[in-house]
Amino acid sequence: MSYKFRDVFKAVDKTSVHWFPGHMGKGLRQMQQKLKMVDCVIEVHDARIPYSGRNPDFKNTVTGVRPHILVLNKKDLGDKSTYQTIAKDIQTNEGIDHVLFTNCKDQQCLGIKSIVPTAKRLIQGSNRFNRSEQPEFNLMIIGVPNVGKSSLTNVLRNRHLNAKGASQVGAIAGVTRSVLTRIKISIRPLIYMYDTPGILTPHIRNLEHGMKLASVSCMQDNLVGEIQIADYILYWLNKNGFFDYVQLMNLKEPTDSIQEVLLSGALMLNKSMKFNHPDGTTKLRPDFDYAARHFIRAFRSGELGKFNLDHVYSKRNDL
Ligand SMILES: Nc1nc2c(ncn2[C@@H]2O[C@H](COP(=O)(O)OP(=O)(O)OP(=O)(O)O)[C@@H](O)[C@H]2O)c(=O)[nH]1
Ligand SMILES: [Mg+2]
Repeated sequence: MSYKFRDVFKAVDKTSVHWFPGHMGKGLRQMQQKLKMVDCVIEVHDARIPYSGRNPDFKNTVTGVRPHILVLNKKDLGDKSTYQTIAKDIQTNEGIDHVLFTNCKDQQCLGIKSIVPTAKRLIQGSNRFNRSEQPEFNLMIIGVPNVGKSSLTNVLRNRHLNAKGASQVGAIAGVTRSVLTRIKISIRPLIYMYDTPGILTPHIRNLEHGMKLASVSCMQDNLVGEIQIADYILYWLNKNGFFDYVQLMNLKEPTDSIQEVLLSGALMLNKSMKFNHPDGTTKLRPDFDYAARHFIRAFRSGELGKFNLDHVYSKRNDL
């Protein structure tokens, strides 16, 4: 059977989202001030949104003036068949030679193993600006929120120092709120890391970029709205021909209606919520928010497939 789905995503709610809370502006200023103490910048983003998930402002503010490694983290959640092409495209089109894919949950991850040796090589090959007399190397880790900057700092510290994590980690965007005191991650050579807060660009290029960031939780869900995030995920899955959500949400067939998806999910999960009926009584209705959270969680954990949201997959509209 053939299905017709939306070609364009339109926001129904909260279209004027405030993407740039105050601590980000402050964080960016702190990062720029610290830059004179930094020998190499480790820029971390989410491997599921390798292009739209990056903050373009970093190029003008922090990455352009120091040796730079681009890390695409959470590779365990993304589509690994696209990684080689991404690295090549970024090298060719943006001139970034050092692109590493990492998974902080994997002790044996090759990308993680090569961060410190690559940084060391880049620093030793640079003039170190005003820092040529300093024996220790300082790295700064930067990126948009919730991509794993603090996790990576902890993993490197654990790997090279055999010490436990020193930076707080959490599943919700905005855990690190300011540039932290430097954290030691290696003794020989002596290397420190400045962990920093996640910074989004204040000028998100278009609604789809914003929705992709929200879909992989680079901003807090309540800023955008869970139902709207679920709707974007549904739009993207349909557009690219991925229909595992039909079974997850107990539907009979694919649909482009988020209301239908959430109603079916709430009924299957047997979740309802009270509401005040205009007749003055309290009644129950299916809990759409709960169903939206269930759907988003499955998408983010890879249960519905592992995707590169910036890739256009060939459509598979006939089941
Ligand atoms: N699956 C997976 N999860 C990861 C990986 N790296 C980090 N996480 C998880 O992602 C979430 C965010 O990690 P953090 O290290 O706090 O991210 P951050 O970039 O420091 O976040 P902010 O400080 O809020 O900007 C946590 O729930 C981590 O456990 C990874 O490689 N794979
Ligand atoms: Mg952090």
